Order: sequence, then C-alpha cells, then structure tokens
Amino acid sequence: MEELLTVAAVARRLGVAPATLRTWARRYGIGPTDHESGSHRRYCPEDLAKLTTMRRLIIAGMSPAEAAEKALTVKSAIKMEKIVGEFSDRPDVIDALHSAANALDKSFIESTLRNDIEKNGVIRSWQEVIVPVLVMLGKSWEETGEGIEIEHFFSETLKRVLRERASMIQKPINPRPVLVASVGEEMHSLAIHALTAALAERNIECHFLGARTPFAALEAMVEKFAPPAIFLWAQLVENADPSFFKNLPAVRPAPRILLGGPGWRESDCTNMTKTPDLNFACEEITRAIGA
Ligand code: B12
Repeated sequence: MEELLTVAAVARRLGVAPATLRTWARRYGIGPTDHESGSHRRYCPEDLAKLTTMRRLIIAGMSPAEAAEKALTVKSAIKMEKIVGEFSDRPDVIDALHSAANALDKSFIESTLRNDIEKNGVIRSWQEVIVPVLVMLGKSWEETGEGIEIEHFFSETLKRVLRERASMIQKPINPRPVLVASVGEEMHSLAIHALTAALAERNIECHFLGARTPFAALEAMVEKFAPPAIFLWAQLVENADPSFFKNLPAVRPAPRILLGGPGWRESDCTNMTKTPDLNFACEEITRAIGA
C-alpha cells in the first residue's frame, strides 16, 4: 500500500511550517499530486522526493523558485523513514527545531531533542544544536520584541527533556552530590539543566536548586551536605553578586567552586574559576569528585 501523509506530518519531518508547504503547492505547483483521502490532500512518496530536494536546495542557498523548478524534475520516490535519516545532519536539525519552536510543536521538539541527545550525548547536542536554536530565538525576540511565548515554550520543553535525561542516572559515583544553582534573581536556568543532564551521563549526581536560588538556600545545602563541587550560574550581570561565592560557609573538605555564565564580571572573579563552556564545567566537576 502506498504511504500517504498529511501536510502536518510532512512539515514536521522537513522542518518547515505547514503554511510554507501550502505556499509551495500554490506558488510553485510542488504539492500533493492527486491523492485524496477524505477531504484532505495527502503526499505520496514521489511528492516527498520532490519536497526533500526542494528543502535541501533552499538550505544550500537557492531561491525557492529556482529550487522548485529543479525539484519538479525529480522522478524518484522517497519513504518517510528515509526523510528522517536525510534530515538528521546538524544544520537541518537546528532549522527543524527552530521552525518547530516557532510553530509551538511540542511533540516534534521533544522527540527531536530526545533523539539528538540519545545519538550524540548532552554536550554535543547542547553545543551543536540547542545553543544555536536558543541564540536564534533570543535574537528574534530582541529584534522584534515578539514571540516571548516561543522562548518560554521551547525552554520548558527543553527543560523537560533534560530533566528526563538527568533522572536516568543509575548508580551515582559520588556519595556527596554536586550543588548546582542559578543565583539570586537569575531566571535563566537552561545551562544548569544541561550541566546536570551531562553529569548524569557520567553518573555524577547533583543537588539541583534551579533558577532564583537565594543565598540562604545555598548556605543551608553547603552546611548539610558539604558538596564536592558547587556550580553557580549567572546569565545577567545584575544577578552576578560575588557574595554568593564569597560568603559560603567553610566546610571540609573545601568544595571546588565554579562560576558559569556571561553575567560574572572578570573584576569580581579574580582567583575564581570561570568556566568557558559546558564541556569544561563537566571535566572540572569530574576531577573535583576524584573520578
Ligand atoms: C531562554 C531565555 C529566557 C527564558 C529563560 C528560561 C529558563 N528557564 O532558563 C526566559 C523567557 C525566562 C528569559 C527571561 C529573560 N531574559 Co532571556 N533569554 C533566553 C535565551 C533565548 C536563552 C538563554 C540560554 O539559556 N542561553 C544559552 C546560554 C547558555 O548561552 P550563553 O549564555 O551565551 O552561554 C555560553 C557561555 O556562557 C558558555 N558557558 C560558560 N560556562 C558554561 C557552563 C555551562 C554549564 C554551560 C551549559 C555553558 C557555559 O557556553 C554557552 C554556550 O553553551 C537568551 C538568548 C541567548 N542568546 O542566550 C535570552 C537572553 C539571555 N535573555 C535576555 C533577557 C534580557 C531576559 C529578560 C531580562 C527579559 C525581560 N525583560 O524580562 C528576562 C530575565 C529575567 C531574569 N531576572 O533573569 C537577554 C540578555 C541580554 C543581556 N546580556 O543582558 C538575552 C541574551 C536575549 C537577547 N538577545 O536579548 N529568557
């Protein structure tokens, strides 16, 4: 039986909005040929081959009109599973995730993130796919002042996937968990979610305090658990109060304190370790727990 697909299914796999597919059909005649199922038109494997070519040529920099002209000459057929494979290299994943974020397509964002992390690990996924998408989302919000719901929606979906990943930890290798927090009024917490998930892949357990952690919470946790390492995130300068690391209670053995995020000012952090990236933070923490 021939595989026939809806506009929504094809759009998700190709990483474009359904409206874009409709425009391509109307403007360039590159749509579902003549398959009808109920009142909805469906794409067949031959249509998919044309669309996949169109998408690839646009990503390569060709204009939609030129890409459509070439794609319409394609005679082959392509199966849905094949498209997923074809579009799994990194620029396409970024693009697909960005489109899915804009379309508020939760299930596509979740499954793409899960697959990517499963295949590449948290660090590579974060650096190669997730950060570029976050930067794109932040940029469009900065330029237009619109789409804040997209930022929230994508962040929450990403947090869910990273939490899931962190909870897969089996037998932690560190008896005393690492302490991880975003300081003061800091609402940005995606980086620390990524850190906790990346450490879980190494079976390193964290006490995760999340966004807007007050100093009293850090103080109590340090006294109670004497963590081997403490990671403090500040995205914004106004939240990077040095008293968060200067006034921590003294415990034995002394924890390794790491500061991450663009908020920390160099002048406040002399003699402190500021992490340059996720990989470095994971390596330092791994060393601090003696693994
Ligand atoms: C998602 C997001 C939000 C979400 C946060 C959700 C959540 N739970 O975290 C929400 C919607 C809540 C939010 C709120 C705000 N946001 Co915001 N947000 C973002 C966005 C899109 C992603 C943030 C993020 O996690 N980035 C990924 C990080 C990690 O990238 P990075 O900081 O550049 O990190 C690199 C280095 O720091 C380095 N690194 C070094 N050490 C380490 C250690 C580890 C472990 C890791 C992982 C990385 C790392 O590697 C990183 C790359 O991996 C950014 C855009 C952007 N470009 O980042 C804006 C952005 C950070 N937000 C911004 C702003 C202004 C705000 C608000 C003030 C807006 C407002 N007016 O309300 C509020 C902040 C309120 C507050 N008190 O904190 C600005 C900040 C500008 C500035 N520098 O001052 C940005 C840059 C958007 C923009 N382009 O203008 N935001």
